[in-house]
Amino acid sequence: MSKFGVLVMGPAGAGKSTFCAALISQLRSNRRSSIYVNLDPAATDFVYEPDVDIKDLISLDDVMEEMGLGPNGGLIYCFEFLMRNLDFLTDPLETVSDEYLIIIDMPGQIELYTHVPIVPQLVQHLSRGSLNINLCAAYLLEATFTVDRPKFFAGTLSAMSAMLMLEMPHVNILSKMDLVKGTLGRKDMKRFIDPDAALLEDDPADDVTFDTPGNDREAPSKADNLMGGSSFKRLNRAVAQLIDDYSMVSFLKLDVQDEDSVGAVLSYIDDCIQFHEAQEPKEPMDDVEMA
Ligand SMILES: Nc1nc2c(ncn2[C@@H]2O[C@H](COP(=O)(O)OP(=O)(O)OP(=O)(O)O)[C@@H](O)[C@H]2O)c(=O)[nH]1
Ligand SMILES: [Mg+2]
Repeated sequence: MSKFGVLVMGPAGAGKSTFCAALISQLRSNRRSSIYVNLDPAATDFVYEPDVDIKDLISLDDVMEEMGLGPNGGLIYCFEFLMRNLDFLTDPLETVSDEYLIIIDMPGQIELYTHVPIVPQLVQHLSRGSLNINLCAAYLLEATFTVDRPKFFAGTLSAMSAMLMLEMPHVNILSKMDLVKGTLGRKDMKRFIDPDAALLEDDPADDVTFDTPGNDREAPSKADNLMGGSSFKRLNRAVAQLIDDYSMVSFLKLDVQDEDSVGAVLSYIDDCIQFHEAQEPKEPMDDVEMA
């Protein structure tokens, strides 16, 4: 029996948990079922109670206290512990049928996606062996990053790094679109949706000059040049060029308040994992309970 799932990832505060809740609402209103798996050991408030919660396996607070670790080190420890106790995920997910969408809410610590190979190992476990879940990654980035173009390209690079590292079907999503409504025209927004390296050439932020008398704009060692000097610009251009050369990243727009927007993202995810192809054809009256 096939299983279907989505792994929701992205930097801290990108709107991952809010998106998971919006997905669950959308599925419910379409009479579809979901299993919500929380893998963020620091998460506390949920719109929908998780069906599987990493906090039932290990507590981040306990780890930080007993191991003397900070929040980021503690999180890596929690994931290493999870990898040694994968039955915690296998047991509840093994019996899930192909009608369900398994929604996995990940933590926002970026080092988890870029520095350590834990997430690729987790993906392998979920998508092979006894679970064999058709899994798609949803990588969220806040649309407000478009205001700061170097930051936008840094975020896009993190999305691309996750794509290369995980080698799985992947949708990238610009979340919190409501916050940038009216600030960018359609044409400009298109250049962020399919990231265009030339965005750095005509960055309005370049018109603002931070120059102070006697400042050498070339010297990377000067504090004033750190986020505005020519070395910083060259670095950003190289990052944008790399993204352009790979030509892998494009974004879907998401406004969680708008059901149609959530529905559109869900149908991309469904297509990626071929959810509908696996469903049994239903008779028109199948869903109607007979009195
Ligand atoms: N305006 C607006 N705010 C949003 C949206 N999505 C999330 N937020 C807010 O952004 C903040 C972070 O949202 P979360 O869903 O907790 O983000 P997260 O990615 O799960 O955060 P971490 O798990 O801490 O990494 C919360 O205050 C949300 O209310 C959105 O689409 N629009
Ligand atoms: Mg969260």
